[in-house]
Amino acid sequence: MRGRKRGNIVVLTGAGISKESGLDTFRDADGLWSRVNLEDVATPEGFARNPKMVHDFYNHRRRELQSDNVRANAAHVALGRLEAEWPDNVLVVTQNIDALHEEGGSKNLIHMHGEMLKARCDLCGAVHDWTGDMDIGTVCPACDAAGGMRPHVVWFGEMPFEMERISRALAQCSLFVSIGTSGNVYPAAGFVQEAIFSARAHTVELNMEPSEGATMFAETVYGPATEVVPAWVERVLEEGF
Ligand code: BJW
Repeated sequence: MRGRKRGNIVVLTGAGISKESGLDTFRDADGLWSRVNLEDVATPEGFARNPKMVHDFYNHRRRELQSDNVRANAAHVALGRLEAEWPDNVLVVTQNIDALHEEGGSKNLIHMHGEMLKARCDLCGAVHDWTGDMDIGTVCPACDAAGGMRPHVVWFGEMPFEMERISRALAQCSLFVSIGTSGNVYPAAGFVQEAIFSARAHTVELNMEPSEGATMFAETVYGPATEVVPAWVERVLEEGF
């Protein structure tokens, strides 16, 4: 026995969990920010300056996400299993805009930085499922106006989604696990402290390498997500945490 076999779990994931599914991270040497300037493509100001460039960036990533070889990997599937088999609440809060947690079986899931397969109209606020390309002339299916459509994602300077629900879950969790995130971007990077101070939660980091906030975690395991996440889930289900 390792210990606790009950208690709510909050799992935070980042781009590293989808790396072995074929999607790029942001800040690794071969990551997206080594090829494009984040101020140009991931800020409202960049979108206002050059909407075509931003639409092209997301159109490319939306097509890539829907290609046959981008599939949920063993880490996504293990988190789906954890939610199905753990006796208490498991909430996955992902910073990722892909749909691989859904494919891996997670149901209690928050996309705090939005979803690639959704689009939003800035003119009427409607959110639509979206699988095709978008451009500045795209018409909103709800209000029929052109010029307001944008990817349903959270750029720098914008408020992430469902922050109140996330804070409530952090305040009520016994275990907080961070997977595949570099800990560079707030408010997600502050969740480990929130879980410690508001809930005295046990904290675990599973990542390829120590993140910015690695010293705050009680337990750390380093290696590829497809190896360390299934092994960790198996251990928690068997022995508790
Ligand atoms: C593997 C692996 C494998 C590799 N297996 N692991 C000064 C101080 C503090 C904060 C601020 C500040 N100035 C501005 C801010 C706020 C700002 C911020 O944090 N800036 C920092 C850069 C300083 N944040 C915001 O603006 C946010 N909004 C906000 O704060 O609103 C106000 C607010 C106030 C109070 C409460 C709440 C809110 C919005 C942030 C939006 C981020 N948007 C993006 C783009 C989303 C759409 C898209 O995908 O295009 O989100 S940026 C990008 O970074 C994306 C990611 O979700 C996010 C995090 O990246 P992630 O997932 O950590 O990826 P990487 O690449 O950084 O790391 C990957 C990790 O995986 C690495 O560690 C690898 O080692 C590892 N790895 N292969 C396991 N196989």
